[in-house]
Amino acid sequence: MYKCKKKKKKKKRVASKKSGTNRVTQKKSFSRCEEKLLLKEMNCSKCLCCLRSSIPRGPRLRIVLIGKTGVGKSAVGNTILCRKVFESSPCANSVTERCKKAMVCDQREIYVIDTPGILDTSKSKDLIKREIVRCIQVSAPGPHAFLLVIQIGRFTIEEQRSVQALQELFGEEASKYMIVVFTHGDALRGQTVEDYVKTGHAELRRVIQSCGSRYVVFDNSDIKNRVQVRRLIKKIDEMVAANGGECFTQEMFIEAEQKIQQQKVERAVAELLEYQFSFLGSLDNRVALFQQVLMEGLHEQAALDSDTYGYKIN
Ligand SMILES: Nc1nc2c(ncn2[C@@H]2O[C@H](COP(=O)(O)OP(=O)(O)O)[C@@H](O)[C@H]2O)c(=O)[nH]1
Ligand SMILES: [Mg+2]
Repeated sequence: MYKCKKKKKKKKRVASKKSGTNRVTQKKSFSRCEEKLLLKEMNCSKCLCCLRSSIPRGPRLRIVLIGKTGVGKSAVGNTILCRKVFESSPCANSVTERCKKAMVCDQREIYVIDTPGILDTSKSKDLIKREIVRCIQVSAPGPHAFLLVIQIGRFTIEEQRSVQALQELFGEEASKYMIVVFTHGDALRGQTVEDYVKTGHAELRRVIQSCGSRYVVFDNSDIKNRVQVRRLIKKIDEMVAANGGECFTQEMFIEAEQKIQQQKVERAVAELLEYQFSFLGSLDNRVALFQQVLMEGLHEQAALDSDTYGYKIN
């Protein structure tokens, strides 16, 4: 992959020389040391452009994006894919009504699964259940990473309970596969994400802690910035290694995988078929519990507000 890119980039370099820009001005995201190390790791002699576009080599990954509507899940998906596949828009209600899957164009097989805002307490139980079933099917036999997407400067009460709620849905083990992804990194305006976390809401630190203290920041306004993607994939690789090299799995994912494999059609088609899973009844209860945990946060906050301000929020 790197060789063929070199040719294209050589043309670009000639063009950039003509237009007065050069490689020195292009490389501001890397320290010299970091650059040398990465180039060595990639067995590439000089090509900085290869370096910028690279994703660490490794096995197949399935990544699931989870979060409230409007936090930037689809935008994160597009940044990872380096192309606009998922519809991302400032209009909160219009997009990602159905769980969708796409593959990164790279020598490494990486699938990104975008979900509707399953952390939205305003969504009906049936809709959430339908999308969770679809998410299980398209990420079977299990995701390597759940990315819990949170927007910088907008941390809600439902999000405070999100890890606990997701554990009700998928089991306690799920938190070992979670990474917090902050979006709107551009809004940090020079502040580091570490400082933002340190000086931010104590509940936010609790969420991060329950995700094994794993977090990264994305600036999706800069979709071509591969450094942030590289950092995320590295973090996922480290997490997968710590989890014994395996993806997350659980009986619902195992059953989905079995059903998909039994079909005599292409996998991509089989993943979207409707099945009568044996877990549908118990999933009903899990979704109810999931939504209850998210709602408890809201009720607690309302009680606190009524104590502090002497009024009640219904
Ligand atoms: N400036 C900026 N805008 C972002 C960023 N991430 C997402 N957005 C914007 O936030 C809005 C909602 O994003 P979207 O991906 O649709 O959110 P989703 O509902 O969680 O999928 C869109 O207008 C995005 O362009 C970011 O990192 N920086
Ligand atoms: Mg979306």
